[in-house]
Amino acid sequence: ASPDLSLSHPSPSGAAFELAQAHSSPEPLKLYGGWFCPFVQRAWIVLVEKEIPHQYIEINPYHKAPEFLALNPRGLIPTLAVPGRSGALYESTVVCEFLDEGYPQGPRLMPEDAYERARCRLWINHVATRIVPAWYRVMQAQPDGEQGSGGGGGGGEEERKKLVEGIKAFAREMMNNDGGCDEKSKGDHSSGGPWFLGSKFSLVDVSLAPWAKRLWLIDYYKPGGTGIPKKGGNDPGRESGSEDEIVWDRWDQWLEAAVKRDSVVRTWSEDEKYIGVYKRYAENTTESEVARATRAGKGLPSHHYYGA
Ligand code: GSH
Repeated sequence: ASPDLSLSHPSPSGAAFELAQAHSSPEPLKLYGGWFCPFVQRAWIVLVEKEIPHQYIEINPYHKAPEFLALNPRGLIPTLAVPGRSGALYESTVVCEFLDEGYPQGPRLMPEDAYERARCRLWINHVATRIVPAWYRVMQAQPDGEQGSGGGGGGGEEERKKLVEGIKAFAREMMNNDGGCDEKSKGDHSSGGPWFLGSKFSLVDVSLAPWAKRLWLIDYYKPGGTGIPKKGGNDPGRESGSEDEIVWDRWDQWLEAAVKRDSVVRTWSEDEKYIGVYKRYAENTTESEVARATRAGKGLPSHHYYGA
């Protein structure tokens, strides 16, 4: 039997417990989720950002109960039951866009300008195909390099390099956004804030925040850490006065804002509970779909909207 069948903790704790409790009464819009799941956290963040009335239903996706499979044949969370519609929605990026468009009364999390919106989708794709798979590869890398996801030199060095590259490209893009956005789209967002679009929090930030919030788990479990050069250290990737230093400062600015964002904090359980959940990833023994795909060198299950 899969070791994932028994989750160390069956329900949310800490702030996420409060949130789940506050949304436990029946509502036509239902989010089927799991407290530990970063894909669920994306959808959960959007519900909180937009204050959308909903019911939160905690399930164990590894059980694949027939009622759950009837809602989502892929058997993955998040799964969203939509009022008045017979088929549920799934795939976190699809669910997030639906919630943003379907509930326009809350703050909009995508730009009004079609070009800017398309560009946001490109960067959501970057997160989904470059950063998230690399996060799992680093987490599952083993000292002897047995993971089999790219033939790297063992210990996760290759994987770490990919994660750092993905994050650095993201940070560079934010700097472009800060400085020179098109004359035409200037009204859409303004620079001067920590977010991908400057002052405007968007689905690009949502797409990455759950893994950003889990970066410390890589430091916790992996002796080589994330590979992201730390401020004030003597890291060659971040000499003071270098261009790299400016890029990493921009990343730090985003990361600090993301992990403290109210919607991110309110959808987060107690830190130590995640240590328990990710132990099996760190040891590369979990049988989740994501983990198996990572082990097979495929990165992630290929259901990503905007995926490669
Ligand atoms: N591509 C999906 C999305 O973006 O929503 C991935 C969702 C996903 O993998 N969710 C995990 C799950 O349901 C929990 S974090 N796993 C069940 C399984 O692996 O069998």
